[in-house]
Amino acid sequence: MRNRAGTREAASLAVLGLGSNVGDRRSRLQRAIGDLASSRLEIVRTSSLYLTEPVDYPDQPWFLNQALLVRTRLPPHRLLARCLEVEEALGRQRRPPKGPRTIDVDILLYADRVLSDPKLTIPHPRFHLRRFALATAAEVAAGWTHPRLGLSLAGLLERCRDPAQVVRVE
Ligand code: PH2
Ligand code: MG
Ligand code: MG
Repeated sequence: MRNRAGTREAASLAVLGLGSNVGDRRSRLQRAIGDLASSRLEIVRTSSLYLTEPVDYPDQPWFLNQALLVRTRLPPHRLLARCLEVEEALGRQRRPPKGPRTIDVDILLYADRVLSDPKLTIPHPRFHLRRFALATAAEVAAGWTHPRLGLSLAGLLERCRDPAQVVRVE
């Protein structure tokens, strides 16, 4: 595939985190995976589903969380735009922040990239602190080194102090 400059775009591996805690959570996750897949985004591996206690905003239903290892030719901001499109197609409302959502699609890791601007921070700034994110991501990419912290996802999960419950359901 060629970009606007006519040069071939390399594919990169990325880890996406999915979460849903409204309505039919399982089918929303499945639809999000189907909608994300395209000629420019291949789903390489999907984690199990995890039933997870809400963090940050406790007064809401438990989530189903899942992580995806993907291979994509979309650069980070284009990938973010795809994630937001998929959220919108599945009826995501953006209020209240950190509150209940039909679907949330986050970029957790993108190759060995470290970047931060007002729209996007990679790696995701909090995922290394959250058991639900680490448990799902480590299932699809245990040996991936967090480029800011220099530790593998498996190592980060081992060190994680987040007491919120995370139950593998499938
Ligand atoms: N997402 C949040 C806030 N809290 N808690 C769980 N268990 N799972 C989530 O996906 C989640 C959350 C904001 O994105
Ligand atoms: Mg999120
Ligand atoms: Mg999000």
